[in-house]
Amino acid sequence: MIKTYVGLGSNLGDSRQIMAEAVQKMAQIGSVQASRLYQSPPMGPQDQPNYHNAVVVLETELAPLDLLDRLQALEQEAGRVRLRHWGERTLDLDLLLYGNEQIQHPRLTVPHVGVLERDFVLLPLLDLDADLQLNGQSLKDLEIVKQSNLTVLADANWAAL
Ligand code: ROI
Repeated sequence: MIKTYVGLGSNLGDSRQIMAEAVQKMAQIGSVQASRLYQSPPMGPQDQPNYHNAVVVLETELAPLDLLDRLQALEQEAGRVRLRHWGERTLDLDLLLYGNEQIQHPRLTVPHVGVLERDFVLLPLLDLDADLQLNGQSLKDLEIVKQSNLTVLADANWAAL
């Protein structure tokens, strides 16, 4: 079993419902546990709605690209709409971490680029593992984590697994 972390983001439609359904479907891929649910201001163009963000830890036997295929299928099932680059979207599922593996592939970079710069990824990751490290760096010690002002919308039961 590999411990993987998947980031969820949405700012179109009923984001909480869309994300909860995606987490429930992920439970068919492996065992799933969700972080709290956050609201975060958009990174990118500012004339778009705030995002809902969360992370799930997913323990699975799937190989990285097979997992990516499954996540992309779930995005499509959610009726994924993406209107512009760095713009609003119905559902984003990002494979953030896959065990301790470093993956460089045309379709997939793991750890996901930007993990260390995005509070809307770091705070939910820390919900799931307060001592999580990346490249020997303790995530909880990052300045961006200490300064973050994300809003917590719901505790870890939001996905109703
Ligand atoms: N901004 C926030 N706050 N949350 C996201 O999930 C998110 N996803 C994106 C971009 C457009 C970079 N901005 C985001 O893909």
